[in-house]
Amino acid sequence: MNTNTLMTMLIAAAFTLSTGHGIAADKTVGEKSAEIWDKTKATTKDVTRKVVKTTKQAVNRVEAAVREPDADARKVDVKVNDKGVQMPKNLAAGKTAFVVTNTGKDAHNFEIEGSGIDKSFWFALGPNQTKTMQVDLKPGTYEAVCTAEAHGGKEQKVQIAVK
Ligand SMILES: [Cu+2]
Repeated sequence: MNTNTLMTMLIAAAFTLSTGHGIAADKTVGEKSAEIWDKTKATTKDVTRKVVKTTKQAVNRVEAAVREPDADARKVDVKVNDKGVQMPKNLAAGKTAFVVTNTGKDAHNFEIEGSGIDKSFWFALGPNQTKTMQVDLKPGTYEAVCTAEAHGGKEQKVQIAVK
């Protein structure tokens, strides 16, 4: 998911939430309105859960870049450039530090998605820039991709097996 999609979701969720509150504030006495109130409460609760989830994802992204990975994290070198993502296709489960370097001439990013994990850097990497992302990999199949918007059809997805 890119930044624009995330922002649109946040705004949409916040709008729905405030609308829900508006209906709740207008409630009048009587059984019928009590029914409406209950429904509104349920809807507001759902939306609140959605907002919390979205915010958590945003926090994930902000935290995705670490200055120094943990000492016990296994380091994996990743290159991102115009050809996409270049990295090992088989990895061991456990604490992993992806050391991502942009070897291209444009901005690139790195996203790893699978087994309940979906992380990317909040800001794309500029040419020659290196950023580190620490992820606790569980066994399963993952997909690594560059999410830079100016990429067009050049994105190359890499399937990664974690055992
Ligand atoms: Cu790219």
